[in-house]
Amino acid sequence: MADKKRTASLKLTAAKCRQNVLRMVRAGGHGHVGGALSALDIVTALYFDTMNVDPENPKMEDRDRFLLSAGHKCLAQYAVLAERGFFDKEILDTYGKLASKIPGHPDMHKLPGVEANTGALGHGLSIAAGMAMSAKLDKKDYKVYAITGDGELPEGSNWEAAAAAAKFGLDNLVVFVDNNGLQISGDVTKVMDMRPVDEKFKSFGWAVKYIDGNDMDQILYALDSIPEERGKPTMILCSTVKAKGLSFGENQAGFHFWNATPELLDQAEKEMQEEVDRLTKEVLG
Ligand SMILES: Cc1ncc(C[n+]2csc(CCOP(=O)(O)OP(=O)(O)O)c2C)c(N)n1
Ligand SMILES: [Mg+2]
Repeated sequence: MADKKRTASLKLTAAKCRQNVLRMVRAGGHGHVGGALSALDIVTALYFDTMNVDPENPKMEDRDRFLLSAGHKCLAQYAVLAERGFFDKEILDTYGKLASKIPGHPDMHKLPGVEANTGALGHGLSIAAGMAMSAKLDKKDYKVYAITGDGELPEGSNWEAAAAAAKFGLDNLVVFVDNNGLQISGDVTKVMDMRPVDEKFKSFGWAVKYIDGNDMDQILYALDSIPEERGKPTMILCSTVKAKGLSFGENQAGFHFWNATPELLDQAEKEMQEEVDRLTKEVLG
């Protein structure tokens, strides 16, 4: 169990990042909020606790790498990068505008901190495995973290990467499967049933861990013991809630992409501010 202060402070940071997500949606009028909010706690823990990164020097040679394979979850990545100081928060207000540095899917040529352009599902794990292999070949210590969606797993390229990562013993590679049960058109098991996801990864030669991906204690517990097994890549199967923190949208496929109304934006803003105030007291108290 992570110590209380560490967890409380990360929970508060995640709550502030959720406010950043809302700020972007208000600017653009819409956004892929569902998957961003289910993955956001994990991205927060990575950037504020685990990864060796420097916002002043985003290309630092030995930095840990983060690949958001499910690129449509980019509001989470933008929210966290802004909170961590990779770019000016005013850029959040350009979401949805022409020539914005924070487009609908992440662009490494536009925004510092983005390692690869993602959005066409199924590529992030291959890129991450390539980077992890490069670290091994160069005898570097950095780790590579990736997030995939559960609805992304039917893409065959994931499994080529899974096989290669195990074959080359990439124990510096970690993939979080954001197992929120929903994809763009509904229940993931109805669109393409990939269960048992854990057994599939194990059969490819991966170590597997199970956590609640919206529980900061459990995220830290998983991250504190990487590699889970020496010589094997790690898959962390994360139970999450789609649109976590958006009270009226949680667990609803309709909030995969939200066309926001001013009334609901106001409601969410109020609720998220209350959550930040509550967590601030927890941190101070
Ligand atoms: C190759 C490819 N096919 C289809 C899409 C369209 N698409 C965007 S998001 C999405 C659903 C992804 O579901 P999941 O991985 O569960 O992510 P979540 O919605 O839970 O964030 C789909 C099919 C895409 N972006 N890329
Ligand atoms: Mg999903």
